[in-house]
Amino acid sequence: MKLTTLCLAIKDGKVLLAMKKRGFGMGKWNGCGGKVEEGEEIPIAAAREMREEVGLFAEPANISKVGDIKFHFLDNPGWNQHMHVFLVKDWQGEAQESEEMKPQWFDVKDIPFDAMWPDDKHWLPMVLAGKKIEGRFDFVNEGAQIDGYDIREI
Ligand code: 8OG
Repeated sequence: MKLTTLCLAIKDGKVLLAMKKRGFGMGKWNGCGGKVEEGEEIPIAAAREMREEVGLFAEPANISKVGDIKFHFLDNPGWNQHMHVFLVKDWQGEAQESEEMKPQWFDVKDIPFDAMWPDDKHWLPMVLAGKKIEGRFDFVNEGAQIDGYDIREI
């Protein structure tokens, strides 16, 4: 199963999301992240994606794992993935647009769930409230619809 990362930078009650401009998830707001490369440590991959996609530099020590979610695409198992979710509370640099992502800060009480992956509303509020979570989602209709899920606090 493909390994991926998702980084959520948080400061002063706001979270950094970015509009995905191309590829998987295009047109959706999301944290920064992507595939873990062969032999790469997962927190290092998370920091690399944040740097490449929005230009924020975070030390691995300032990246904390808060979520572990498996996505199963029942009609397209090649898309299945295991996503590691990280909160980032300290970094250097200012968020800036790249070829892949257009970043924007959102109040944690005003997250644009209607323009995000459909699973996010089920777990992101828990993570933003300081909880650690794990679970799985089963998707049908090429990821547009959730067929079943299980998310628990750990
Ligand atoms: O390398 P690529 O851009 O294809 O990586 C996909 C990114 O999108 C990666 O950060 C993981 C993330 N992602 C999914 N599915 C979902 C999802 O359902 N919810 C959220 N929040 N992120 C997802 O691939």
